[in-house]
Amino acid sequence: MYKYLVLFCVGFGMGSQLQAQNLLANGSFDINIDGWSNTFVTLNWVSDDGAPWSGNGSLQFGTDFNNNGSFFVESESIPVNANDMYIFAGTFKIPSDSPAAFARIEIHWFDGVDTEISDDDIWSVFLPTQDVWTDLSNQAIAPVGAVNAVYKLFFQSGEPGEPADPYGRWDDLIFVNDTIFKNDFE
Ligand SMILES: [Ca+2]
Ligand SMILES: [Ca+2]
Repeated sequence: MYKYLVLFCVGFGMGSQLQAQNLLANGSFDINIDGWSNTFVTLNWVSDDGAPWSGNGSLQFGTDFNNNGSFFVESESIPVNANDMYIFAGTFKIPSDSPAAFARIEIHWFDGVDTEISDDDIWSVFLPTQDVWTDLSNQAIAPVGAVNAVYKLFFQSGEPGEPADPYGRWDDLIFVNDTIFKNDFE
């Protein structure tokens, strides 16, 4: 796994001064997909799992048409501190019968009156290898005025006319305030 996740796991497992708490209440879908929503996609818990360090299951979602556009699910609002560094990461899989063309994570930052300030993201390669769990990770600084963040998971649908429905799966999502580096490595 990527270095941030390794550090996160070390901190989480040791319960030490590293204090890398996942700000997502349900990022590994051990039991259900509670906390994630979008009325414009079909989303389900499925018994297919990303990393072995968490419980079984992942979040699957998709649409019934291809327009070479993106579709997503989003988390509930997450309190954040302006100017703090955050690590965001996850693993995705596009099954071989899905024409989804890429995956990405977006973090949207909101101020105290729920107005969006900006967003940060991480994209997969175009047409990633199918049927394989693939990690994405990035980091971003919460902008001045940020009070909350919303974590969004995306897939891009296929070309118009493609007959198969686009869908994919996400698991082991992480959103942590980067106190690891502030406290122990800087
Ligand atoms: Ca899982
Ligand atoms: Ca797991």
